[in-house]
Amino acid sequence: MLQLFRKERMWRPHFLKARYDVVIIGAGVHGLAAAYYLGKRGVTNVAVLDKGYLGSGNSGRNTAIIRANYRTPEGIPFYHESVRLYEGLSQDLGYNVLFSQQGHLTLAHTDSAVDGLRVRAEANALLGVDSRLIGPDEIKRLVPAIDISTSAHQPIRAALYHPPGGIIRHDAVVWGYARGADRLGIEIHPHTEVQGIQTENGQVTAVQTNRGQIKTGTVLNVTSGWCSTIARMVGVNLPIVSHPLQACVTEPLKPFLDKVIVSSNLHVYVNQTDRGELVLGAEIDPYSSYSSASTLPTLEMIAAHTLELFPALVEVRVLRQWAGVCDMTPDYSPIMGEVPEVRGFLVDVGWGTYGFKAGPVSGKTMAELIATGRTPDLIKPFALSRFYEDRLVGEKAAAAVSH
Ligand code: PYC
Repeated sequence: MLQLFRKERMWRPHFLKARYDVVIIGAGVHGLAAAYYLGKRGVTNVAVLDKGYLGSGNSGRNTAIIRANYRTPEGIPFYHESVRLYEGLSQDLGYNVLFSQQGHLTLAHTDSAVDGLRVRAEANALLGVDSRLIGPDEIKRLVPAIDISTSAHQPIRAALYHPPGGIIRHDAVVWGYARGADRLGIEIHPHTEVQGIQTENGQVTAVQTNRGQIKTGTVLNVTSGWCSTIARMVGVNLPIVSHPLQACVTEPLKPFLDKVIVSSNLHVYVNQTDRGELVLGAEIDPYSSYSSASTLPTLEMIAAHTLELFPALVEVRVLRQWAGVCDMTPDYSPIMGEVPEVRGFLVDVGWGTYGFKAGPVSGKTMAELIATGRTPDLIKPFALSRFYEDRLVGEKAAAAVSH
């Protein structure tokens, strides 16, 4: 018989318990993935807290691009593993996350940008990531609507073509991980704001929330936008500056674009969703702020640069605009792992503009660290200590949208 209403809840509400083994702050893709992989390891007395609703931070505000074509020997294997996990995620969660590996092109319009892409292509090839440099004719073959004419304001010189890259349904990823964590016995508590973290003799002991105190020896800070505020609750200063990042969607159009297009010189990226809307994004706002307001100058910038690539879109109307808050580190790589000054306080923060695509691998590796006490090799390079040990992981060259 046709079932009109879903009988099963995706995740269940709970009263807050007095004690959990692990408290995860942030119910976005990273926090829920960490919870899910902890549950798979048998660690289930876990609470995931969020001051808003699930995915209300950057997990619901990104442009859902997945790729592994990074620049550094530390970043490439890490994001490569994330793409691999995304490829099996629908199967693993029993929930369709609509991953479309349609291919990803990073365009270069200057000699130095072409050189940068060439280096990335070489590094990717050495580390087993499928990406290569292609010229304007092949770009036009893959993306017939793009303007490759030499009379364009900034003619397209080349692209880094990365076939496994693509887009995903970001809320499905959040909901799928939440559902998976719930089924493993983990509690998810939306609208539960962390107001303080208590420590005794350098060890985390409790978390204060707007719904009461929770005793715990392990806190994982997986917030985006406010990660430095949470870290300051235990006296830790993170080397992070937060900037808004804006994006918008247009009215639906007939399908004409089945590749993700990113321009590293124009700082714009374009993809078409399966509903036909174009998702367009900008580079980070030039000022630091926690604002998620959209602005007209950014919209004008996105529109102008999109039209340089696709002049035929001139009559297309924009439907909605939004912003997220990106936590930028000095080397454009995340900060992951334990914080030596405070036992039981772990971070998975500082994702800049790369967070969503790293959700599965960061959740899995952070869960391994919490469950075993050993830092997985994949995340060792991203320790907070790198900033005072002069071991930066310079990933800025892979950021087409934040210079
Ligand atoms: O790193 O692919 C990316 C990206 C696109 C938009 C924001 N970050």
